[in-house]
Amino acid sequence: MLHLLVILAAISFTLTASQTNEKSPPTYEVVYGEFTWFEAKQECEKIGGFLAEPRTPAENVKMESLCASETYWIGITDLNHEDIFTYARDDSTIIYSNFAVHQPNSWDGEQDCIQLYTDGTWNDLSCFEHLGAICQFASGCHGDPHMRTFDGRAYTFQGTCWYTLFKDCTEHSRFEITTKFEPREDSTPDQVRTRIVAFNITVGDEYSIIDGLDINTGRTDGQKTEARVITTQKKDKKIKLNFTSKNTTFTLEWTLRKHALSVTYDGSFYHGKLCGLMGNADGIAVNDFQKPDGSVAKDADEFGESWKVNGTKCY
Ligand SMILES: [Ca+2]
Ligand SMILES: [Ca+2]
Ligand SMILES: [Ca+2]
Repeated sequence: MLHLLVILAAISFTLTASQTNEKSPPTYEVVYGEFTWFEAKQECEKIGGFLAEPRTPAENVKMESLCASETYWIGITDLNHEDIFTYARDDSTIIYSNFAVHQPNSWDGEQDCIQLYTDGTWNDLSCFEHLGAICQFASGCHGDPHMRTFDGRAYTFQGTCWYTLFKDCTEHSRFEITTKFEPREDSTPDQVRTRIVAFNITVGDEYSIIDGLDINTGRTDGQKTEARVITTQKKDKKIKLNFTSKNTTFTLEWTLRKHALSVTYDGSFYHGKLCGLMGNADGIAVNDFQKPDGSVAKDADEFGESWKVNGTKCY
């Protein structure tokens, strides 16, 4: 009997451990071509992404599955400090590596950029060789606007109002994030292109409104107490916000210059329990166009319009 209890305890511990490790998964796309590493980096940025940065064995396997017969650049380099490999975006030291046997071999300091082999292992190579690129995308909204759901479904939607980006879709909803889209200056009546200019986070009775780079925080009941649930950091014209609900921490990163709002989560409670323009976060991309009534929209326009926030002033 004791033996059985120990086994049951072990099983439940394993389940808990795997459930609490649930992060929003990155999505990858191959850009075919003959690029130097520097050009490959630009190619990814042009489409709202960045050169891939695999940080776990699982992410490396997911990336490897895209390169059946060719090799590609990824976003890791030792250009800035020989033999210390860092992520290209922020120059932080890598936390995971998968070098092939006898690599990195540096070749007298001539090999500074990482090539992904077809078997998923890495090689340092001269940055001026010509390869394709594996780009990575954050879930959220970028530019005019490239939308990507938590489950990696990409679409464009030219809204011109406030929309629900994502919210707690459980019975006792605790949070909602809404975003304001406005037409770009170069929009014409025939071709409207819009982008995010502001967003609003409400968690319980606390809110933060971010308009451009202005942050306005308070309580929906009017009390002027310091905000506690939503944390905000502002640095180099970027704003990063965090809040935690149940076992899950959501992180929003806002880069005004690119009108980019990326969202990630870490935690399992909201698996399949979110809704809005970023889908339901159940790991399946094809079911992401659910409207507020639970039915599935036929296209991105119908889906997007269904998440317009009622009663807001629009253009
Ligand atoms: Ca090197
Ligand atoms: Ca090498
Ligand atoms: Ca889904």
